[in-house]
This record gives sequence, C-alpha cells and structure tokens, in this order.
Amino acid sequence: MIKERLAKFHTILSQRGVDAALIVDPANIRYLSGYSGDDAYLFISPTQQALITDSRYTEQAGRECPEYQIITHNLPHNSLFQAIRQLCQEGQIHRLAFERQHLSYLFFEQLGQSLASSVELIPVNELAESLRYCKSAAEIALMRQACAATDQAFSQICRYIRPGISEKDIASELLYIILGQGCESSFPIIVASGSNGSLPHAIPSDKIIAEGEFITMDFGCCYAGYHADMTRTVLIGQPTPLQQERYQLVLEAKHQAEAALHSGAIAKNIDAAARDFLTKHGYGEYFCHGLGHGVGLDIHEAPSLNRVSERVLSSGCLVTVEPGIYLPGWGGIRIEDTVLITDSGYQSLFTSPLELQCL
Ligand SMILES: [Mn+2]
Repeated sequence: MIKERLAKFHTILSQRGVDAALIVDPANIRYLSGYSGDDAYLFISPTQQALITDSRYTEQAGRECPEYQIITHNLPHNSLFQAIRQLCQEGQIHRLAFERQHLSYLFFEQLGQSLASSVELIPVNELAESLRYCKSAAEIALMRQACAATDQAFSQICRYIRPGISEKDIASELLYIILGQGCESSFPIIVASGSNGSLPHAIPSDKIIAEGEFITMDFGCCYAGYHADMTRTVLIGQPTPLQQERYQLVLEAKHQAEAALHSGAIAKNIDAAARDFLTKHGYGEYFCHGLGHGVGLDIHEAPSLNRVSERVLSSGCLVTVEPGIYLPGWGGIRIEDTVLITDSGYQSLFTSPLELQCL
C-alpha cells in the first residue's frame, strides 16, 4: 500500500519539476510512510526514502516504516538540518520541495541556512494532499470501521442521557465509550444543551440537563488514524411544535444538500442547496458556518463544502454534511453525517437515526 502511494508520489514530484520533497505534516507523513508518531520528517526522492526522527521514536519508525531508511537526529552531533543537507548531497538534489502550508517560517530559515547553495527550496501546495483527496478502498474500509464505532457510541450515549446530569457528564461518558471501542476521540467532544446550543462549537460545561431541552452532541471515533465525524441533536422529553418544526427544517436542509451530491458536483453548490432552503424558510442568517468538510487522516481536509469553494467532488471523496441553525437565547440544532461521494450520488457511512430522538 505504501509502495503504491510512493510510486504515485514520485510521479507528482516529476510533474512539479522537483528532485525531492521534505514532508512535515503529520497526516501526510502517516499517509506516505505508515508512521503514527510525532516529531518526524520524510525526505523523498526517486532514489531515497528517509524518515528522520529523534531517539524516542527510532524503534517505532523502524517497525512502522519498512520502506524507509530511518535516520535518528541527535544534537549536537547530527542535527535535523545536517541530516537533510546530507541527504541532498547524496541524492544530488537541486530542487527540494517543501509544504508551504505546513512549514514554519523559523524552520524555513534554518533549513535555508543549512543547505548547500546549490539546493533551491521550492514552496508547493498539496503534494500528498492531492493523493489523499480520493480515498482508496482500504481507506474507506477503515473509515467504515470508525463510523460503525461512532454509531455504537451514539446508541450507547442515548441510553445514558437523563435529566439531572451535566454536559460534562455526557462528554466524559462519550469519551469512555469511544476509548472502550479501541478508538480515539476524533476531536474534543462538543455537548451543548438548551440555550448553549446556539454556540456551534460549545465547550461542555457544568450545566445540568433539563426536561424539554435539545442536546447537540458533535463527536467521532478515530480508528487507525481515520476520523469519523457525527452530530446529533436529541431532545429530553417531548418536543414543542416549534422545536419539531425547526428540527425538521435542518433535517430537510441536509437532505437538500445530499440530493445535490455526486461525483463532478461543485462544492459551493452543495452548500448552496442547504443554505438556499434555510434562507427560503427564514433561517439563512442563523446558519453561520459552512455546510461541511472533507475528512480522513485529518478531521478537516479537502474538499471544504462552503459558499466559495470551486472544488470538483470526486468519487471516493469523504465529506461531512452538517447544516445547523443557532438562535442566541433559544438554542441550536445541528445534524451531521460523514458521507462517501459516489459516481451516482453519495452513501452515508452512519446508520444512526436522523429523525428526532426523544429521550
Ligand atoms: Mn464536522
């Protein structure tokens, strides 16, 4: 699998007119090498594949990355920059690409100072990201596992929620369930009840859950590096007519967006399908964020589904669809699925019910 990715990556390097690339982004490193630790750098040319890390990770890198030469950098004898300089010399590298979105200015300065004058640093966009845009069958299988665990977590948390517990209680129970399934939490769990629901990214608080309140939970299981992302808004007790009406509007906005999803669709048109529907019903101004985002080895990656993105969706893209309305003083509703784009449409990777769950 790594061999196939590297073969494609070499083609990208030659298309971009560079001799080698320095990869620093953790998700790109994982994609191209299998390495799951921190503080590593990949140096990739057609004839060299090196992973540079420090002594904490040397053994792990050796286990995870059989395709790579593992180099341990160790100040003051062999600094990271000396190691890169030497790799450039050995490979007779003249044009070294770096990830302009991910490399710090300080790192760029230090790298430039340490390289021989014959080496030119070339800033590039989306080197590995261009390969990650459409997921392989193996990646989709891992995402299905992450999503199945997330479905399981939702059904378990629904049995736990009752009036009198706090938002923090729900978040800690969700985390416990996620970890118990052999997963990590994809991101810090959001739990927002009652009027806190108007904060799209509320931090779980000590607020006590009360009868008649909506509870929005945004969470996901991360399995083998792949991030599921789900939001459900549930109700304690029975809905008022206004609560029911607003929930149905958000759910219908989600359906409208999904009906526009297919390989070849333009990202901003998907956002518009949901946004136009909510605007038509008077709630457009309360939908204050983009409709969704790509998801995979990063929780947020290409393609973004927002008002301006011209990206063309492809079969194999994984995206979230997550319309919401947020009314200060009243609360909020968000419903989110992680979905796979297919030639003819889309497929949700979740099976959890979308209809309002009254607990
Ligand atoms: Mn999301």
